[in-house]
Amino acid sequence: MGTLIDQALVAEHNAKLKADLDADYEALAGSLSRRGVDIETLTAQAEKFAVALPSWGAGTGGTRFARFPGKGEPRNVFEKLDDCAVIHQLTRATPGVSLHFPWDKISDTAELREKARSHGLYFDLVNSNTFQDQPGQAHTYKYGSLTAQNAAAREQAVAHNIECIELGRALGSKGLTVWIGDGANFPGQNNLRGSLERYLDSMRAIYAALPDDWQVYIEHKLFEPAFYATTIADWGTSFACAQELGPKAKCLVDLGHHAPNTNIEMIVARLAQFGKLGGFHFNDSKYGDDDLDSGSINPFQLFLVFNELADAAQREGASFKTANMLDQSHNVTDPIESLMSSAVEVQRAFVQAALVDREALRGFQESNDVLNAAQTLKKAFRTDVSPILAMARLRIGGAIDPVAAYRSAGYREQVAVARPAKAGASSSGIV
Ligand code: RM4
Ligand code: MN
Ligand code: MN
Repeated sequence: MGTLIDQALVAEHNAKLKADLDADYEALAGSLSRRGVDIETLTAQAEKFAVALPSWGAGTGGTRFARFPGKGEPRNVFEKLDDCAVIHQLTRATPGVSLHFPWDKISDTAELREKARSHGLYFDLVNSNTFQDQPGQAHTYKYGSLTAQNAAAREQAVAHNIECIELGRALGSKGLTVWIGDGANFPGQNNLRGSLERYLDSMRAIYAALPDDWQVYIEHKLFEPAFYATTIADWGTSFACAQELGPKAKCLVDLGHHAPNTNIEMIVARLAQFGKLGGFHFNDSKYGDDDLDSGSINPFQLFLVFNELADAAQREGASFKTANMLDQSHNVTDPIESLMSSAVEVQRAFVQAALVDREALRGFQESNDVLNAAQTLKKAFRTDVSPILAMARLRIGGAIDPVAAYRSAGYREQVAVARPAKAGASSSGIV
């Protein structure tokens, strides 16, 4: 196993659904045209949309209480790439894969790069991991990594990040995302200012190792594993550090890394305004860093984030770009199905935001017509753009209904045979 789904099966699936899709597409084209919107422009935009896959999302996730492994989980990075390739084959929206080291570390990067190329995939940002100790590691991260009091632990964490840059470079990646779990569980455990000073010192060494065409992305997170004071807890700290470090440092917004009810779209607007919005980890949450599927809890928030991105793109033109990835933990669903439907949800928010009548919105804002301003956003959000997404997929070789096509191809059953469960730990999922 380890190959894509037979394209003939995808074609067969599409043939069954094509007539209905044509009818739905035509009906939507008609109603959009009455609103002065050309459906073809939106479909062309949807075809170009991409969101990268987290390699660690291909395995079943879990919580600190338990993990319930699924069948046929990928046992190594090559098998993760196979699953990612299937997701991209059916959605045509996920050509990039974001790797996590050392979980995905291998000695032969050339072989891995070739495997990705043969699947039509490329490597997006790479992620370092200094929130766990690895077997045989000289210095523990129990009391911190880039901010540790122990200089040797700090140096080890810096060296790991530099190694990630080297691995990423060999794989064709163009950036490193740094998320650390560092912080304190008790008041007094750390000197709050001292921790951030050490963080900046460590990050300066990592920054200095960046190739010219690379960027480093600082990912903030409110809490967990540090439950009293996390060193990089919020976008303000992230922004200040990115400013300190220089132009190659940007901020990365993981949607789940905020307190409930935080106005994330405003954070997006602020970072974009000051040139520090680097990218996203998309997921959804109800309480904290739940890592639920994108758009499953609060699709309106996702739309509002994309609305800010559309606004920034309009202001700044072609130079405005963010690195977009999913970062989710699939504890009770088939990870391939969750990643496919999540990629589609993110793409949906992107298309809905493209539908916003920005001129009308500006007019309502200027005349203080609050109700109509709000309705302008709602009108775009309420539009069911599913036929656009399905048509975009069909035109570029994907499946009209990715999850249905995946199920009928029996991919999971086949990999369940080819990948018997391994005893012991798995690097799959987020635990
Ligand atoms: C963290 C954070 C990072 C991800 C790890 C696995 O909560 O979201 O982006 O690399 O989880
Ligand atoms: Mn993340
Ligand atoms: Mn997270």
